[in-house]
Amino acid sequence: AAAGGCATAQRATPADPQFLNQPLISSIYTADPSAHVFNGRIYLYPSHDIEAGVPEDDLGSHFAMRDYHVFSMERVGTEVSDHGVVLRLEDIPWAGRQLWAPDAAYKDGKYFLYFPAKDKQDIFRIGVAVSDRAEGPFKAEPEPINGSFSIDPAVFTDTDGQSYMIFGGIWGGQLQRWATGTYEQNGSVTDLKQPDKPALMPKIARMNADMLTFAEAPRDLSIVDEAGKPLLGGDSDRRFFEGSWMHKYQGRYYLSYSTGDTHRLVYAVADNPYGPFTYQGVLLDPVQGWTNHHSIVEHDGKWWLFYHDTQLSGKTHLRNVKVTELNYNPDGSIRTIKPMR
Ligand code: FUB
Repeated sequence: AAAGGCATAQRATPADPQFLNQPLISSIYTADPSAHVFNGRIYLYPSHDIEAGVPEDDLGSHFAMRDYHVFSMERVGTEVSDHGVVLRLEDIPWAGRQLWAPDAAYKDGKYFLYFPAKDKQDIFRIGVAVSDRAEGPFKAEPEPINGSFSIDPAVFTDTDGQSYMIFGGIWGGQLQRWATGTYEQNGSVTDLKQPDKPALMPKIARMNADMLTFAEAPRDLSIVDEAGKPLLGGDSDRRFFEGSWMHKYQGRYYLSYSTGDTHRLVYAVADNPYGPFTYQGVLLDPVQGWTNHHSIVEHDGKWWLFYHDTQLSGKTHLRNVKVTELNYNPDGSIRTIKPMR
């Protein structure tokens, strides 16, 4: 089992057949890895799972995380450095509990850590913290991002330098409670409960140049089937649940996400960041544990999928980050990855 404290780990090389089945970090529990290449190095911004003693429920109350660490490596297969605690719950003025899946971005000499947390009214909002170094520490802004809600921010910066935040998650992520535009305190704890109607979609908002504020009201990122029809709420094998990530490959935009209660990572493709995105298929089959959450990054001439499972603990809320190579077919489709279970 993982022990507390800061450590580094020497890893096997990617040529080692065992490599892809090993946790990247075993000194603490980590999950929801957002990977970025800054200054030629891979930086990881994961959740830091802890045993908080909160009973498990469908709202994810047992995911009661209290801080973030940053990790980095020269390239996949080299030593992973733990840069220690970079932001604590008690240093975020507006936050009440549950520091969930973060992401990071860079602009004009500053690094930005984006994170969801429940505010003092127990409503998920998305906050931002700033540093002049990729490895932090980060200083939180006094308020959450105006107009933000729900969970799992992923900030995608296009090749023209424009950044967008994609976010949202149903069930414990509360997205269904915002269906009318304002938060419904006593709303559904799962989804819209309308299996024959379009599913809830992830949200997207263009970021202002300050990277601290939205330049527009969040819009739906429509995900459609091969006939152009929105995926339906009852289509649990394909519909959006949480954990969005956007990347660009050969000029096309790839939106990948978790299907939650069917435990897959799937993806959809569009020719612009606002979509509509056409569903393509499964990226990663279910892993050990309930959640499935990832990021995709290009480094050293290869594409990498960072994800997590529960190999170290066997407990769904105590996860460990892994990495594996991601491969495309000549037509741009992604080859489905089958994880160790
Ligand atoms: O880590 C807490 C939550 O679990 C994340 O925000 C979700 O994406 C799921 O992985």
